Amino acid sequence: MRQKPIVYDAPTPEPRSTNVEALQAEILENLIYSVGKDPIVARPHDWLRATILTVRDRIMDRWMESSRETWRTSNKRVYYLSLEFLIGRLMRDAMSNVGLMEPVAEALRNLNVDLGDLINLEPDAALGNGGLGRLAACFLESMSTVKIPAYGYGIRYAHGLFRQEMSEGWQVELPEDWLAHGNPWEFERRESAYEVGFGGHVDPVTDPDGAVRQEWRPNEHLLAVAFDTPIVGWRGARVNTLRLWSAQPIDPILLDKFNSGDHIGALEESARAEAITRVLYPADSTAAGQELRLRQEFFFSSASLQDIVRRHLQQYGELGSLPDKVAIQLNDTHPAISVAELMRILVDDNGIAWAEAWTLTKGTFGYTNHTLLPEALESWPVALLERLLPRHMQIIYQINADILAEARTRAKFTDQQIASVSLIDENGGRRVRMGQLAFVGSHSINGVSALHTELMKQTVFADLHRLYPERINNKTNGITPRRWLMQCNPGLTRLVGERIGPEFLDNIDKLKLLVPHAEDPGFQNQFAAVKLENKRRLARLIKDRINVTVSPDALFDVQIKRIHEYKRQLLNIIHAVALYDEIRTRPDRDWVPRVKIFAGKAAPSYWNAKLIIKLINDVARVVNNDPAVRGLLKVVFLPNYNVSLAEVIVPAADLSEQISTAGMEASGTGNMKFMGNGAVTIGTMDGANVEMHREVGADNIVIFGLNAEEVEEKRRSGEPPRAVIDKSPRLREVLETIASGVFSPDDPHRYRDLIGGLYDHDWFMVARDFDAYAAAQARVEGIWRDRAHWNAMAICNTANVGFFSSDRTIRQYAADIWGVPTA
Ligand code: B1N
Repeated sequence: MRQKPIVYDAPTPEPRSTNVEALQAEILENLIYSVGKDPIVARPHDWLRATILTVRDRIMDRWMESSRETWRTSNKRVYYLSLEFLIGRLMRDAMSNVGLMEPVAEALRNLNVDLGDLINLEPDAALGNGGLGRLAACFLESMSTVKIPAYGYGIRYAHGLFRQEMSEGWQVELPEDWLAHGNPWEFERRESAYEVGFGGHVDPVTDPDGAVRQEWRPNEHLLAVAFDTPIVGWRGARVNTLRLWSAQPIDPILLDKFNSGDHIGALEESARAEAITRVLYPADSTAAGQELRLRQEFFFSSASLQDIVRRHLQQYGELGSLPDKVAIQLNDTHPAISVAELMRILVDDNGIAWAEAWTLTKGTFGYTNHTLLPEALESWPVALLERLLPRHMQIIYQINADILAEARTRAKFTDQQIASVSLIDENGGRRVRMGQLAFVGSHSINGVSALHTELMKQTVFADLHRLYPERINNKTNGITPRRWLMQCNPGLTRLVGERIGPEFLDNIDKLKLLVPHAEDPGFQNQFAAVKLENKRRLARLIKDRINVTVSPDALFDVQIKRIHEYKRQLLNIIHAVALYDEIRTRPDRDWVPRVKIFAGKAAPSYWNAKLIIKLINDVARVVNNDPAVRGLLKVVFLPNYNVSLAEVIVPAADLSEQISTAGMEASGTGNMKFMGNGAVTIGTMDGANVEMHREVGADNIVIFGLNAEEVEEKRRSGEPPRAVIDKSPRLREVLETIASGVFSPDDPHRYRDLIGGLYDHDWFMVARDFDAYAAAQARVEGIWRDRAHWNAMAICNTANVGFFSSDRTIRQYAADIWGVPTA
């Protein structure tokens, strides 16, 4: 199997120069020779392409060197399998990480081109929905930064997350087209193409030595073609590869059909194949039950595993060392079918005995769980798996038989416990539970915050945890401080550097050196001045995009994230209505001017989420145009939330809304971005907020509401929330105002059911937490009035964000799960 040795000492070209003249010359050269444009007629997109190519060239040497080193040293490789990578833009990230911001800006200036304009022209790679996909992107950058030989594997969706437009306050979804101008970052690798099969049947085959093995003969085949993007770490520490798969037909055209006149039928196979990687499923934290989704999951799992196994065999010539040389992390259950696929490759294709193959499989995989929401836990009908992946279904049955036998004999499980650890859910149509499959096939199962990991142990995986008590561990999420502090907030980065020196750039924990400066009035003023500048920029953006005027002196109160009932944008907008009522009834009170800023997409089929967007916009229209409000309250909904918009909003926030129903947000990562940028958090004891509270101290965060246990208790008690509403005149009045159609005169009943639901069940505890939330908001106003106090709190948030760097998170994965060294 081993291929001919690779020559490592091939001569390489000199690394490209990074001085301004060289950059300028090369941008021009790329414009002419690669883009094919005369500078006189070049359009902004042409300059962008020429600039990206020039920057990219300065990463190539390190890319090749990184991969050579891994071959040379036989170091263990880490593979991060994720159906989502929410990258955003790459150019500024790459330039900043290799120190090219200044010289490229100057080179372009000499060419009469503004770097800022080009940066804003680059489309976002929005190959993800929200936190889970963005986490994968932060992890890639951190894995390069801490010098782990790592690969991201995913899907090259032709269309990322839909573009959101507003039509009379309603969300409208439009197709996203990030590849419209081509993608200068990616390299198509036709030589790394793998066949992926579906359907067909399984045959027992007798080998010459008499052994019988199973062979899957799919009746449908397509090609997975690799597209590689370099991901460079901080200071160019290392360059890793993001490898995204694109589905293509094996025969681009069925000539027989074409020749017989069936011109459309001739393209059928092509359309069927390409459908698999056409578009990202737009549901966040919900399982998409369709067959196409399962095809996506298997398609990228199979291609990735074939690639991983091929690379391993090429270097080591055998598979017994797989767990020593390969760690595969499953980003949620979306790639969980990989467990069965690796077993098939080991047992059927490579003749490894079942028991040994199982040991290798478990040693190789780790699984990260990102949610406990029942609607997000993936399971596939047995009948569908049997039809699409018949051999994998057999393998799953066999794994299940082994696990259940172990549970009975070793752990003496009851029938009820057996049912709970079984890979097959027998309640109402038999289904394969992907969480259980990922769990049993992995040596490590981690949650994404301390609270979430505890709840995992107590709820969905309680019995599996009893059976395998050493497997569940916590890895609290993090964010990359490069993108989410240094790049998006250069003003703050400069100020911090002036105050405590540049060490924090390489060791984010050094931000703690700011703590002694939190009370320094001079520093407070500088800190506030940076914030004000960022708020002015956001105010201009708001004016440009939705033509609403906001004052940068007001408190910017921000909630940006996917729209979901558990995230409780409804609670926030109800509070806005309460403020509105009060400003009108008590006009002469000393009101704190406030701008409530919302942004986020709703899953296209999630009615209540879309209705909440409409409510925010309805309230905004009334409040923003009511002269009685005198600009003391503004409500803003910014359309088409994405990574790039977040990079402008986050640095401008005063108050960060992290108000999910306790026990429901696995971690949250937006919370960490605001913290680093000096916003104060108002939040519940949920997800990573709990650890933020620990890190920043109780005095520097505003916590309110029921905790996870109390939520659980309320739900168990079955006590209707109506009594709570009756006891809170303020809440009652607000709910009646909304339900009566004050904000929807064109359709007075629009919000009747949405609001009515709060009286009867209120699963998300909006009514029960309202008074506590309003009181917490009043505390926020009290602090805001004492601006020195506020500024000190804000500084302490930045100072204590170090723990939430994804470098820390990745180092913990490396040490505890993957067994690889880090820098
Ligand atoms: O993953 C993030 C967490 O910070 C968030 O709290 C969590 O909600 C998010 C199915 C999901 N969990 N599950 C998903 C996304 C897409 C999909 O199709 C589920 N996203 C999360 C990072 O840990």
